[in-house]
Amino acid sequence: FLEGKPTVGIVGCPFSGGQGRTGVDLAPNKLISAGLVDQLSSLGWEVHYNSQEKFIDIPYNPIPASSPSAPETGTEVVSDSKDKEKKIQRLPDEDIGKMKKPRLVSEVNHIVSKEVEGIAKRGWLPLTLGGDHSLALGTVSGTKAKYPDACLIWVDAHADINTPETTDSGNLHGCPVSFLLGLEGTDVEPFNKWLKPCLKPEEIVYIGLRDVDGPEKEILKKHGIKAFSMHHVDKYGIGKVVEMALDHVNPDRSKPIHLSYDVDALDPMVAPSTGTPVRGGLTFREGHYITEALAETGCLVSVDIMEVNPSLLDPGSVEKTVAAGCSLARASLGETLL
Ligand code: EXY
Ligand code: MN
Ligand code: MN
Ligand code: MN
Repeated sequence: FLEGKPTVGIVGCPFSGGQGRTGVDLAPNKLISAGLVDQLSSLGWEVHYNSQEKFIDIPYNPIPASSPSAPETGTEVVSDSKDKEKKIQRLPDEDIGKMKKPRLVSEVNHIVSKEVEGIAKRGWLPLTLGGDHSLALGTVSGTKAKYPDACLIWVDAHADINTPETTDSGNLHGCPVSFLLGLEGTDVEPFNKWLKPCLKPEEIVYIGLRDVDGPEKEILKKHGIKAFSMHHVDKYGIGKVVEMALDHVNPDRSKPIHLSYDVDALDPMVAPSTGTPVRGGLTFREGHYITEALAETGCLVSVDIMEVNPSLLDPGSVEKTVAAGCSLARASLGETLL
């Protein structure tokens, strides 16, 4: 599906507004500092890297706060990458219903969506580095704008399919899938200003689930959404699970694939520095096998690596998690073992 010389457009998204912990916004820089650009170049890809500085102009809460004392509202002075100072008027971003930071999450994702769409439309592969998983609102809608028949493989401990009505936490990183599907309760401002439902229930499949809220289970059942939990990984083995997942969303291996990978799908021993770790996850090899097998299909057109949080736990844990993020990206882009 890609055109010309294999080219990847890395979209760095320093964003944490879809959940409550700071630090996940540091991941894109960490992954890049760990050498990701050179690593992907070595695999034969032309690499373009673009960190989303435009986020800084969004008039809601600072993301990330330019200083710990940055005001939530009022005037803030921030410097861009060229150390040019800008004055930004910060507006309050009150909860809407249970949703936290709805305007911020919406505006950021609108930018991400256009960015991913633009990269995909050049025939390149967008590789989005989160940031928290609410960013999938932008990445998946952007991919779908170029490839309307793309299917979605969601690798995660969580289903991220709460609606604004079912969410307990109000954290929008637990909700992106419901918006993409256009489930009841998601046609709400400010998202409906730009985000149209773009995914059908039969176009998504999950791998790695082990912490799914009650209402999310009902949604999965009601819409017949296919999900392979850790129970299925134990029962069938990861090879069979990936095959069954592909048979469901992409039976002829003819459709473009968007991979949205939340590193908390991996066991916390493998990827400890993440905001919502759940024990009993994928081993290092199971986690990488998924990306290798998807790369092998030749159908991958868009990849997200989400929820690395370099501010959590000790330096050793951070290093492990960042290294796992990089190796998942490499394996998705076709790094072969032999
Ligand atoms: N289901 C819980 C919620 O909605 O708050 C937890 C969601 C965690 C989401 C992480 C990123 O995958
Ligand atoms: Mn997630
Ligand atoms: Mn998760
Ligand atoms: Mn839960």
